[in-house]
Amino acid sequence: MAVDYTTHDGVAVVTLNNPPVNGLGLSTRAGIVAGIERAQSDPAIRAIVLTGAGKAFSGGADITEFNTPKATQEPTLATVIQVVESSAKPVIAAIHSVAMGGGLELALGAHYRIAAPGAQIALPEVKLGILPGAGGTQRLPRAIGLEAALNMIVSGTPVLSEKLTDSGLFDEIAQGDLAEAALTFARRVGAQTGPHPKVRDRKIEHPNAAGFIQFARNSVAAIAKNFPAPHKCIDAVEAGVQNGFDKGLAVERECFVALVQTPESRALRHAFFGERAASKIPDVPSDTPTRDIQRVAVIGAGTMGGGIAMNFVNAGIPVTLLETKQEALDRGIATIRKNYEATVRKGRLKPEALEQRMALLTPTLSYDDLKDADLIVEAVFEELGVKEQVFRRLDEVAKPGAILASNTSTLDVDRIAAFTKRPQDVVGMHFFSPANVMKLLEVVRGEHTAKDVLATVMKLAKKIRKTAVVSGVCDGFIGNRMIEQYIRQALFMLEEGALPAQVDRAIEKFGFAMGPFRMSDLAGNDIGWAIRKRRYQEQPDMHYSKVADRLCELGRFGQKTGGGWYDYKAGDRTAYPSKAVDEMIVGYCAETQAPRRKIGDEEIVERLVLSLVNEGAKILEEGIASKASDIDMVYLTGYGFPLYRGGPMLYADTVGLYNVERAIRRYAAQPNGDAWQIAPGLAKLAAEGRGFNG
Ligand code: 3H9
Repeated sequence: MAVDYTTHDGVAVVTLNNPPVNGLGLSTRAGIVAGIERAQSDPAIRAIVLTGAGKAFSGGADITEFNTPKATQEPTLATVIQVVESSAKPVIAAIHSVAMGGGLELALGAHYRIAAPGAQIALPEVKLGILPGAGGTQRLPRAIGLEAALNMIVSGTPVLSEKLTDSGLFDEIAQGDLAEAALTFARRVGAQTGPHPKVRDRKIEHPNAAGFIQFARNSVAAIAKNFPAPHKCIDAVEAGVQNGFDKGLAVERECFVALVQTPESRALRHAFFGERAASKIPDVPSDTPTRDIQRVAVIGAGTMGGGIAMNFVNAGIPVTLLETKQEALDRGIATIRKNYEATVRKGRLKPEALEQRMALLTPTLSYDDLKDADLIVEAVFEELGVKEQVFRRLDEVAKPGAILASNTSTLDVDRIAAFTKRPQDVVGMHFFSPANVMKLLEVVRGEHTAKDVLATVMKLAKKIRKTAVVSGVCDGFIGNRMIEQYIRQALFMLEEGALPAQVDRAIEKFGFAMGPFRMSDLAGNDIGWAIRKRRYQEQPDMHYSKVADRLCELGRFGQKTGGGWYDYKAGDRTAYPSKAVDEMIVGYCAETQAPRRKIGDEEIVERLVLSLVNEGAKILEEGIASKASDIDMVYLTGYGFPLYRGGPMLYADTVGLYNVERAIRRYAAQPNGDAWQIAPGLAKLAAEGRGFNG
């Protein structure tokens, strides 16, 4: 039963009981209506308290029901709220922990609201690409005023209940026990004769509503570029301001129905569930015991090691930072301090917090100081021999049960684990640069990695606010293995007729944060060169364009050398198209007799994105990723794939795998077509008319 009904001396208590967050799915909605009606028909009942069991009042509409018949089946949320609002007996919403989206809208339909302090109050629908669709755009401005409401609606940001004490939303902030306070309040208002107040009857007072609405539109312009929801939120609020509650409600309804079907909303919901799904590992049950992580050590105080250390320190976990030379150690610590000072200057960190964080750092040159660490993250030079030395040493000094993690981005975690006598304690923790900023953490599961090690690292990732995605062992793991195919296509297209700026422009227009050539210039072209040199040895059959090698032979490693695919000016990160490079490319084609043709932007985008999709499908088939949404989370959080497209695998589903397969087969028949060996799993899904996400 999704709703409980109890009575307490003249008061009925209707309790939402639909774990984990009392989502307002069909059975919960029906249960609320049944509860209110039961209370109406019981003459002994004078008032009704509506509340939530467990960890929320309500997290809102059940998102999993969207675009299914259940979403529109009666009683809809609008009907439920109408039943609550038109109840002759007063309804008091007793709110604790979370009242979000439809949950807040339900509470706004009640005659009175009491909240416990610390409850998160929000209309976060915009973050799912929709707008509050059960009266929120109409009732919240009437409850707390136009400006505060519009800010909450277009940002989706939660506000703590106590911050809303004088806002007009709550009749009382309960200082003691919420249930007791709600019952006392209910008995009092239950003794009064009605009618009881309705938020819908309040007026929206604002000296210059039209001006503020225009201001709100201007403020959301940047985020609304690729998302239709923010403007629709404003449209609905504006309609209510100009034409009254009922007309506003009609506009809200119309906008909700349209938005819930947009690809942008689908993408945002996919990311919402994808983030949560990523933390679940199929054969590691959620109740797997975890190891206690009180102290962390990081080996290497370079850019990566320093950034990694900051993550733990930010979460209040003490870190011992180890380097081999005093000078490197001092430099690493100074860089961390500089980073924090910059945050203080931006007003995002208090000066005393800076000192508290620095105090959590213990620099050392001695491995003996690592013996108390519960987790040791290695971030040293990316070479197996160097890793071997570190891991052999760690095996000697680390305490039993300590987790030994490598930040390798390319090396075989199983080989690294084999340098120790405790491969079950070894795992990959692949942070992305800058490690204190980037959300993504690839957790690399070795053949022998213990389940409790994985469970511990996933839990810790949440604590340090990373999106952790598990990858099996393979060259490049999920992200870099896919990006290699993408770069390969980008280079082939240079050989076939495109130029770097055209390729970058096309994919950036598609929504990528940065095209492949600007990205390579930032990361350093020498890194890709080193990987290709290794490939030429290990996989001589794999065919690469050599045009990037030419660039590197000219010493054009990117921003750090003042030139790469583009030219750069000192102190300026702008990428200026380079005449010399363009001539080099055209000359290379003439020399190798590669015919050049005009390549359209559509082809550029298709080849780049489908190269990710095809490799992603292979990664799924091999079990390197356990689900398609994991791959999408890697690309959304680590590689600048446009959020509004939901990641490469969801994008492929949107295009349709039948169309994806046809395009891949078409490219396979063109020059450089050997790079397009279609993933059998993709072809199978296409034949079955299915997608990666069902
Ligand atoms: C809406 O209300 C539309 C209306 O305006 C109009 C309708 C007509 N539905 O985040 P957690 C699941 S739109 C379904 O790890 P926390 C979540 O997937 C809705 N499922 O917990 C996860 O499942 P699992 C507007 C939901 O304590 C589990 O609950 N509301 C929903 O860190 C635990 O989630 C929102 O956008 C849902 N609404 O945080 C609120 N919410 O265990 C979205 C959660 O299988 N939710 N789940 O992985 C949140 O922001 C957080 O979940 C919340 C709890 C703060 C509530």
